[in-house]
Amino acid sequence: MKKQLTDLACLGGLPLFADKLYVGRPNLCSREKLHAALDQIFDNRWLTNDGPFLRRFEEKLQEFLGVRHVVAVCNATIGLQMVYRALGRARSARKKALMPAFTFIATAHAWEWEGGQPEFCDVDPERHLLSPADAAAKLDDDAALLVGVHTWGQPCRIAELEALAKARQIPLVFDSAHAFSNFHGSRRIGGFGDAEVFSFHATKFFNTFEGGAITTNDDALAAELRHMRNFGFAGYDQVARLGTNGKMQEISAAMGLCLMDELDALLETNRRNYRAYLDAFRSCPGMSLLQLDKPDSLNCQYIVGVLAPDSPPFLRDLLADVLWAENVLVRKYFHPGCHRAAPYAARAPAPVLPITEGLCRRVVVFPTGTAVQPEQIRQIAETVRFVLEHADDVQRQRKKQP
Ligand code: T4K
Repeated sequence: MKKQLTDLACLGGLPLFADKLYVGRPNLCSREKLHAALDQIFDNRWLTNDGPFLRRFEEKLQEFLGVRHVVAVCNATIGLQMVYRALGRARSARKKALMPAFTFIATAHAWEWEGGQPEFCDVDPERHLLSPADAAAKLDDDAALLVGVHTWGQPCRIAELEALAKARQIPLVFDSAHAFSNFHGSRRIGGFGDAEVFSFHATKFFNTFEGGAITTNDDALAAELRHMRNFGFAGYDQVARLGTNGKMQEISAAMGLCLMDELDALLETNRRNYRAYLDAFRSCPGMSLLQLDKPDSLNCQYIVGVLAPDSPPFLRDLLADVLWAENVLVRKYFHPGCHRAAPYAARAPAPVLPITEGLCRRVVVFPTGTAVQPEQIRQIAETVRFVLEHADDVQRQRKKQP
C-alpha cells in the first residue's frame, strides 16, 4: 500500500509486485495434451498445408461459432488482407474503406497494403465502437467497404451497420480480433456481415501461438478465400487466381484444439477479474472503467480504464509510467489512433475525430488473465487512486529526478 510519495517505485520505493503483470499474457492449454498432439504431428509427418489438425480445428470452430465456413489463417492481418481483397479491391475500383481510427493499426494497414485508403471515422464515447452516424456521413461514391471493429470484444452496432451497408450496396466486414467466443444477442460473433476476421495471436483471449480465422456464411467467398490462402492454387498445378501464403500450421491448429478444452475455465477467470476490477475501481475519482454490457456473454479480455475528460494532458502517461515502475505493465491502446500513425498522419485534410482524440489520451488497459489475482487487482486500484490524488506532486517529484 502506497502511503507517501517516496513509497512509489518511480520515486525510490519498492515495486508493488516482485514479478511483472502483463496485459496479454498468453492463455495456455495442458502441456500433456499439446505434447501428445505434437507426437501425432510427427507421426503424421504433416506439418502444414491443410493437414488433419487444421481440418478438425476448422470443423470444431464452425460448430462452436455457428457459421458455415471457417478459414483458418496464419494471423488476422493476413486474414483481413485476404477479405479486403476478395470483397473490396478485387471487386471495385473504389478506394475507400470506412473504419474506426480507434483500433489496432492492423485494421487500417491491411486495407492500405491492398492498395486502398482508409477513411477514418469516430467512435462513441461509452463503448468506443464505430459510430454508424459518422460512417454514414463519410460514405460517398468512392467507398468500397464498411469495416466494423468489435473493440474490446463488444459487439458493434451490427444492425445499424448492416442497414447502412445494404442501403449503399457495399460489403460489410467485421474485424473480430478481440471477440472470440462472444455473443451478440443469442448468436456468437462470427456470422455477421459478409465476413468476420478473428485474431488468435498469443495475446488474445484464445490463441494458436500466431493465427486467426475468417468466418463467413457465403459459400463462394469461402471457396475463393481457401484458394487465396494457398497461393491461388485450386488443385495440383492449377493456379486459379492471385493468392498469398495465409496458411495456418498444424501445431497452431493443435494448440487451438487443445485450448478449446480450457475455454470455460479461462472465461470464468476473466469474468472474475472483470468483476474484481469493477469492485476495486467503484470509487476512484478521476477514472472509470469501461462497463461491459452483459459481461457474462463476453470474454472480458480487456480491462479498460478511462481517465476523466478534464484530466490534465500529462496524467495518462504519468500514470502509465508510475504503474510500469510498480511492475504493472499497463498499455495505452490505441494511442495515438490510426489516423495519427504513419503513413496516414501525413495526409491532408486530417480527419476530425473528437471522441477518438480524447480516448487516445485517456485510456489505460490493465493486466488480466490467469496470471492476475483479485487481491492484486485491489492493490492496483489503490495505487491508481493514490497516484490520481497526488498527481501534481508525483509529476513535480519525477521532474526533479535526473
Ligand atoms: N485487429 C485488431 C483490432 C487487433 O487488436 C489486432 C491485433 C489485429 C487486428 C491483428 O491481429 P494479428 O495479425 O496480430 O493476429 C498486441 C498484439 O501483438 C496484437 O496481436 C494485438 N492486436 C494488439 C492489441 O496487441 P502489441 O504491440 O501490444 O504486442 P506486444 O508484443 O507488446 O505484447 C503485448 C503484451 O503481451 C506485452 O506486454 C507482453 C505480453 N506477451 C506478449 C507475447 C507475444 C507475453 O506475455 N507473451 C507473449 O508471447 O500488440
